[in-house]
Amino acid sequence: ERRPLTRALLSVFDKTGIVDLARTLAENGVEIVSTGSTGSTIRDAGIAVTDVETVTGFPEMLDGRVKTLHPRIHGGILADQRLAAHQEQLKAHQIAPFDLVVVNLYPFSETVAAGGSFEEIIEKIDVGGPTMVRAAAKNFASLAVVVDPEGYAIAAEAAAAGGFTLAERQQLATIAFTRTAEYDDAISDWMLEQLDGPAEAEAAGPEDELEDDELEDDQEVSILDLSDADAAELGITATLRYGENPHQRARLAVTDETAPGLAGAEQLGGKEMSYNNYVDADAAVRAAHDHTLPAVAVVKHNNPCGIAVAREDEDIALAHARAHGTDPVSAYGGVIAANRTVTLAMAQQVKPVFTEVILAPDFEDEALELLRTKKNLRILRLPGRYSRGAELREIWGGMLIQDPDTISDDGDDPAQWTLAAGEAADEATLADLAFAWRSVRAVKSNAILLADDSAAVGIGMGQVNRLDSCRLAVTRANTLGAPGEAEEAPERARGAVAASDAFFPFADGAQILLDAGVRAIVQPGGSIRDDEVLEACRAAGVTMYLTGTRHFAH
Ligand code: 93A
Repeated sequence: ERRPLTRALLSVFDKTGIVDLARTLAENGVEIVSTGSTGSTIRDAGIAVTDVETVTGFPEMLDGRVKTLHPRIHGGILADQRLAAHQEQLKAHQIAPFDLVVVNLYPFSETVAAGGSFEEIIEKIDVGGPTMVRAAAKNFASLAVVVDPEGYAIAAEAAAAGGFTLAERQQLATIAFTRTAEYDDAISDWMLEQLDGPAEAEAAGPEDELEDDELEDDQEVSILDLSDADAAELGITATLRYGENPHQRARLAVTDETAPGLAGAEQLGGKEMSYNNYVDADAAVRAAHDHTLPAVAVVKHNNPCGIAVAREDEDIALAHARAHGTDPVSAYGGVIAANRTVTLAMAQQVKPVFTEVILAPDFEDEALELLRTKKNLRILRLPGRYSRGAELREIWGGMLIQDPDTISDDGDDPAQWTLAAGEAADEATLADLAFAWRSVRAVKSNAILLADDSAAVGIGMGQVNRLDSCRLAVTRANTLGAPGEAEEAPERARGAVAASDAFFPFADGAQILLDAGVRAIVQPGGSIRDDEVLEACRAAGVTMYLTGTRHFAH
């Protein structure tokens, strides 16, 4: 059945057809309440109108921003007329209910399309209109809502027929919600395009309108521009203080919710993790997890400056002592990762060394207690083995995607290596070669790693030719301590083993290692000058194994 139609609220930006509708409503005994210019348009046509201002007892304010936002209006729209309690409250506050709301909204999209100024467009964001529309649509059990001139015909028919049916009201409400949803969608689209706009607009001031081309300047929206809430939907879990440098913004996203990994690691102490901390921590954990024996890696600037293992029955502290010993100068301010529970003995060794981050699958209680006394030391617990999905690297206009490099190829198994020069290595030498091979993978190319007794003793990383990496590895092995202070020349290269992440293109690099006195070398092989390299080894009486597998890391 139809609900009687006795009182209507009309507030329309587009006045087309509103006078005809008002006339039909008035002829059918409907009281008309209207906002400013809608009211005067109707009144000018000789139809009786009550002003919203009269109903609210309040003038329109703030250049019309506040017109209908008032309990005397919204009480009349939102009261559920089926409920006695609502009717009593309306009576108590002398509010008359509405049976029809007719609204069309400020022309937001039209103003954008017409090239309106920033300030003009902002003012065309209708607030009161959608509020009335949504309120009336929600309360379709009690009243009808019409949002465009097409709906006026239905309203006129309903007035003549004695009111709207429930089905009509529900259908009109559905149209109304679609309208407000589209309206807000248009606003949010435009706002996203303006992310760099409002600041300019503010600087220019409302009078000083922006040039069209400034507004149209099509700035790409970056994930860094999104609000924390919007970013969260894309997996962003933290906004970092800054990126690699203080002028770079940065965020952290969790990409694998099933296995938190480093991005979701539990922090047990210390300051907030920085962007560079995360980069180095990832390199450190990965390097430590490349080993199955108890291992510790010390990383600086995404490269290991120390790495070592202990026997299965030895304390992880031993691996840490050796890893620290690789290059104690560089270990200052490093990131330490262990692949076993950190013991009190290891914590005691770490304590006096300035360290940015320490990561391990777990910490003994006393170890944690001791490490926590260093307020700035970030302590992260990461149970589980290091694992990664596809590796992504962005390039100009695109993205490179590859499988992560792992120690899993046949060439990573010493049993599969080819003895290409010298005598077969004894067990200890082979163990050192295997350790060096597993460790050099974590070093940026060109990478040369010298090792002795399960610890790196000299690492040459990131050079643009292999010759310099060999020189650097030897220099590091044969230098301990900072210049000036107790500088030592320990000659650690002599008797060490060497691993190269890729083949030697010439014999010269290998010759540097041979001259420094290494006892064995492992490398992929595959250079057209392999013969020259092997010949140099034979001449020096040094063992060389070929793996057939390469581990570039750029
Ligand atoms: O500025 S508003 O967001 N604030 C309000 O309180 C309000 N009430 C109605 N916009 C408001 N309106 C809108 O004004 C309506 O949606 C309609 O588009 C327009 C009608 O105003 P007038 O009758 O003065 O032309």
